[in-house]
Amino acid sequence: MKTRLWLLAGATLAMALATGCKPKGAQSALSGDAASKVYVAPGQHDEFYNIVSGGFNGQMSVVGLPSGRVFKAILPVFSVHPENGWGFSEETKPMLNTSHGFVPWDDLHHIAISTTNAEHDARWAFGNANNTPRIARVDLTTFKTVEIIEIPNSGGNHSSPFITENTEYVVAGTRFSVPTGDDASRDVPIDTYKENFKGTISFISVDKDHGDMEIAFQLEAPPFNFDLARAGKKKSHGWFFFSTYNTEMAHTLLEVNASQKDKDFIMAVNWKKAEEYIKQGKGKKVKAKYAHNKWDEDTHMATSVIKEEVLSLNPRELKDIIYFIPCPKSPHGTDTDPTGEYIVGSGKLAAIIPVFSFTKMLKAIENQDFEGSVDGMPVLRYESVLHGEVEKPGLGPLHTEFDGRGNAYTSFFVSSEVVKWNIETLQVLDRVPTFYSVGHLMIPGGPTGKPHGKYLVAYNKISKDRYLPTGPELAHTAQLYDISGDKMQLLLDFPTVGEPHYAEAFPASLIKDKQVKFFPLEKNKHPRAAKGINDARVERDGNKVHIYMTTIRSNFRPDNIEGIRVGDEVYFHVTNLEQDWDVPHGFAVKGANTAELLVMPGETATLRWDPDRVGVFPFYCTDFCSALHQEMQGYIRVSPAGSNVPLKYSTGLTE
Ligand code: K7E
Ligand code: CUA
Repeated sequence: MKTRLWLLAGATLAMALATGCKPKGAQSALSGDAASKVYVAPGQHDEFYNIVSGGFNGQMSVVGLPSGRVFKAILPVFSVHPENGWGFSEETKPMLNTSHGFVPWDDLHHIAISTTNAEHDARWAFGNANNTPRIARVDLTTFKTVEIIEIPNSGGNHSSPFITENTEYVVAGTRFSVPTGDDASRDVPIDTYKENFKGTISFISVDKDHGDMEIAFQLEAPPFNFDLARAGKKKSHGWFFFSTYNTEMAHTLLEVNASQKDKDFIMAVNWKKAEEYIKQGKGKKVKAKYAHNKWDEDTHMATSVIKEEVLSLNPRELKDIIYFIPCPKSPHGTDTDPTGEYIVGSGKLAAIIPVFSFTKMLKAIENQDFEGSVDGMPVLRYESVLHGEVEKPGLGPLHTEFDGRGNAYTSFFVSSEVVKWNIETLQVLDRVPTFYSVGHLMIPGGPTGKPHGKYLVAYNKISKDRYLPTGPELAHTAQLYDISGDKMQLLLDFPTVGEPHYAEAFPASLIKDKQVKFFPLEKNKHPRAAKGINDARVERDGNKVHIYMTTIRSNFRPDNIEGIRVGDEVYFHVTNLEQDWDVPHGFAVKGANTAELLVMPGETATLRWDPDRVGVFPFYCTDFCSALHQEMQGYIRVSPAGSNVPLKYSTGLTE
């Protein structure tokens, strides 16, 4: 009987976990001035840029706050994007290269905006690839992905790309532990998980002037699942905190088997200590194959280099790098407050929210106040590190953000609400429903030492009845709350792109006057650029044909091309000669097994076309660039293989 009751209770909880509960008052009353608070008049600008992860679309999107207006639905990162040729043009293909070859998709969960002294400087936005582990860096003057580095010895890069307070490092913790090493060490039975599987945490250094990333070192870790992370800041600068689950080390039916223990851990990493060991030569180079891809703004091309080794540190032998803080129960988010003193754990199955104190943690370490060890690494005593617990906060806590006024805001997936509480007193101050099943929260500057505690956005997993329905798949949804007063106030619902997980927002003033408007032609170092109409030409090299083409309102040069044969590889190298903001030209040719090009002013981009039949094929500009845009077109003639039609090209009267 007892067992049956437990099973019933388990089933109810499982159902609630799977679907979330629908909160009451779904048509909650908005106060009269909500509309005016989000209204940005025509011609006016939003106060904040919000960079939003696209989840399973592998991209980012760019949204204005408070309006919720979308400026860039897709900022391509890990997935190909036919709209502008990302991953289709010859220049961008190397960006998506990995040790597995070309990978056209990924799953991007988290955004990290670069910081200096724990405040947003908004030079770069980092994103993680969850499936084929990678970290990307987006330049926020061009809103373009300029670097992607693959993370070896990782089975899923979820605990990423969180950063340290001066962007010294961006981290990558493996979600799935996997066997690593040579072929023989990786070809092992799955049920030898405990013996053969490993966790790794990678610290990727970021060049402080140019942003270039390198894998500085990897820490070997026990075969747990690493879920999320946050750096210490200010007083806790030098430390990093990672949430772990499946400390049961199960390899099957984790839903049950990884929920056995009362507490998992937050893993505290002293990365300054790790740096000392490296200086002392205690790191060990290990074989690891990974791709490192960079975009060059002068050549307008990417290069991909395969690297072969990483520096590995073993914290079982190198003492004082890793300490474990017990945390109930399958924690998801771990978040550090703006002062760096408090570390908030969010156990998905826990009835309380534990808040840990950094000062108490240091003291516990000093006093060797341990309750056990994992692989020789100390487990600190829960009570000794605990600042306190928030009682009865809600069901299914996931993530916490901060307003800079001493308050924390935690999302509750199961009870579908945001709960505001005081970090010092641990008193719950307010709660509001979300529609529905909220994941991450976002306060502009929330993860930094300087939050702008005016708005909060809840990124919800389920929208159900909030919008006009669109068949079986519904838009995910965001909700904007005013948090400037004592009580949170819902202002706006807006549908999102892809499935947002985390997002970060920062004041628009940080970057809006630094935007690149066009690329100067004189700096264009693309080896196949045509920098003026007199450079336009066609050259044959065996079966490869290179077309050096220019665009300017409103023509292509050349626009008539003959002497191409079936079996040729034709490369259209299109240079946009415009030197003005907001004048891209597009290029598309019939039958291309790829996408269009969208060429920015001053840029050169290349589309490969393999003509498979005889005929005359049109090409045209896809971007409505001028009154005579519809005249911006041309023809290319394809003759049979072996034909001796001479190579010829022209543009109206100008040849
Ligand atoms: Cu909570 Cu992948 Cu950060 Cu989604 S994760 S919600
Ligand atoms: Cu160029 Cu339309």
